[in-house]
Amino acid sequence: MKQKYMAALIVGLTGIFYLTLMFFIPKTFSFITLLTILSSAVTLYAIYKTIIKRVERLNKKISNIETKNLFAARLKINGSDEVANIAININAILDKIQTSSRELEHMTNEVTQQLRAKNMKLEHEMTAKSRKKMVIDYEYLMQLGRSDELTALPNGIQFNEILNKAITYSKRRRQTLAVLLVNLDLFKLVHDTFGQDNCDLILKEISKRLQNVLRKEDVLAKLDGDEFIILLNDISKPKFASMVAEKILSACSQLLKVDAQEFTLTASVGISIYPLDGHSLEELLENADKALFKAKQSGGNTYQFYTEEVQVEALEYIQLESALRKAIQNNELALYYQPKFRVATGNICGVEALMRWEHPTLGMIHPAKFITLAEDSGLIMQIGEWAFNEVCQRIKYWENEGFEHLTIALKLSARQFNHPDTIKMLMNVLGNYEINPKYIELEITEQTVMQNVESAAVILEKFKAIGVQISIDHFGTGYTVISYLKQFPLSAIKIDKSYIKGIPNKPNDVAITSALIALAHKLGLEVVAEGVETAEQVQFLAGQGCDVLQGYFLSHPVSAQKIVLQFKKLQDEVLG
Ligand code: G
Ligand code: MN
Repeated sequence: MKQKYMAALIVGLTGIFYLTLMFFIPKTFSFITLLTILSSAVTLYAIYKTIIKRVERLNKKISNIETKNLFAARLKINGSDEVANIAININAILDKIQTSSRELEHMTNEVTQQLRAKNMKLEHEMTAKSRKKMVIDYEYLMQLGRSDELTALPNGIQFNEILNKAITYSKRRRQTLAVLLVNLDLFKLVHDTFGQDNCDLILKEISKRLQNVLRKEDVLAKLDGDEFIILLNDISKPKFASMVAEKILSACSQLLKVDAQEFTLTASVGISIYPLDGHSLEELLENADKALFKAKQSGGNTYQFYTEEVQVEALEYIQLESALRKAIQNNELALYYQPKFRVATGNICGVEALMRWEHPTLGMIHPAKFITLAEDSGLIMQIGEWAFNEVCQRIKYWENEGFEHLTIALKLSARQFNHPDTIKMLMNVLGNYEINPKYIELEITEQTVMQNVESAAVILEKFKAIGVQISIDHFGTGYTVISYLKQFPLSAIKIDKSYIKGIPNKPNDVAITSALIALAHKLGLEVVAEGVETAEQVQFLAGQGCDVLQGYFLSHPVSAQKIVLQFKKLQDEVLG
């Protein structure tokens, strides 16, 4: 290309030279000269054309780059002529465009993504909100037809649904339930005296009071007018419903205040029991209504069971409750002590304190007869405190008499175990006597502990922190969660006497007892066998490595006075 330019340039310059010569010396003009001039002109034209083409190609490349946005296709023009300079400048501009284009693209992507995320979040929030609103609206609509407007309690429709389900459930589980129909006495008179608005306030107040006497698992509903209905789920005996009925009557008859006027109301309660008084919702409601009618007939302010025998039992039960209330004040309760023997030494290692009630006319009453009553009525907290005081006092006394190192085991009932005040009570009483808490062993039944293992673990740790020992009573009768058993701060388990009874004749009892002993030992716990009544049982249990024995064969529970006399005698004789 360069040579072509050079040749054209020489030819061109020669042409120009002859042209000048011809201009100044006309003689020199000839045909050859003319040819030379012509060829020079052609050459100059060719050079001109070549430059134009290059510029055109350059333009085309630039427009290609622009249209396709292919920044990679760069101008490759070398040299230092003007065209090359233009190309360098263009390249520099393209560089800038490329960088800012990338930045722009990056930013656009980022903003798009942010917007998309925001959009999705908004969409999600909106659907969640509308869904929630729809649920609330639906529930509200459903609730509207199923609850009482005045008290917001379930109405009859909802109560019937619940009762039907409860009947099905109780049938499967063979449980007993009670339906209590509550009607206020002479409410028409109250209405005529105080008017509708005041009546509404009274009914609201009564509904609150009723709610307060019920457990969480019971159901209270409001029927038409001045009628309420209650479902008691899973009561162990029909007569136990009387305790709730008593509380209802007492709650209704508390002082009411309307327009600064004080007055009292009474109520009547009709009770029907599943399955005793009916297997269906209709039968139960009808019979509760019949019982209510009877209660009204006998003057109101009373409750009536549909079945007369339950009524009789319930009255006895309630009488027993008021007698038990007095028993604490009248010193009719006493602790008896049954010794426990260590197999390895043959010595008494401690006693179990067992509660007895010496009723002035009924004679000795076994705890099985009054502990449920005490739990139902709440008296158990008072009785429990009394018993713990007795135990601490006894330990102190025996220490002074030279019988130190004897532990006393005391049962805690389920309600006591779960009551938040119990731990305070134990600490208070222990503070009053200067005794080592390790001589006190609290017995909690397996059933109580396993009802709610998480909360039981917390409570047991609190007991442990006081320094008392803990054992599991009636072991083997409930559903033990072995993993928890390992975590509980226990010192012993007591194998239930129902298993010991079968030793040595019932293979199942024999197998279970030896397995329980092995399990407890694996967990590092001491084993106590309860209800040991025969020499064969002693032999078998000793052979299996059982640590401690308790039962009639060794000693019956005896009074505090007698046990001191027996300590020495028993230590010498029993187990030889
Ligand atoms: O299982 P619990 O700890 O609740 O048992 C205590 C009751 O068992 C006490 O009332 C006591 O009188 C009774 N008892 C104690 N030893 C024996 C025994 O050897 N056989 C039977 N059947 N009962 C016993
Ligand atoms: Mn026991």
